[in-house]
Amino acid sequence: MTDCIFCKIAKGEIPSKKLFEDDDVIAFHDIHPIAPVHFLIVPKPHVASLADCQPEHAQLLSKMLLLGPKLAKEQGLDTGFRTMINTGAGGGQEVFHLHFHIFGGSQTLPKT
Ligand code: D5M
Repeated sequence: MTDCIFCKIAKGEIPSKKLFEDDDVIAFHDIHPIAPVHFLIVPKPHVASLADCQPEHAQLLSKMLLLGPKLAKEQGLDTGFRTMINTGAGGGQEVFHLHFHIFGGSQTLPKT
């Protein structure tokens, strides 16, 4: 997608504070962190949201999920972290390219 900010980050066209990258996925720090550590895990192919995922995305989704704990540990989130996937305008999604938020490092995360 030409006008998608996360597609541009995935292609290296705009900078990010990158934590991880391979052929399928990129992870980078959120530009507006809501916790001491807050990063995003983003698939390189453009998928607008979790609601747009199809069975063929299963492998990509599982790769993204499994990357969360690994990167969280590398970021020092030893006691745990929160994973959030905003889906659609009604779910608070603002960037319409699928992403998992991973955040933590604060003693004050609200209970959901
Ligand atoms: O959250 C979208 C998230 O994406 C929000 O927390 C800010 C973040 N964001 C937006 N642009 C950038 C860039 N350029 N770098 C890093 N992070 C960014 P949502 O789940 O869609 O509400």
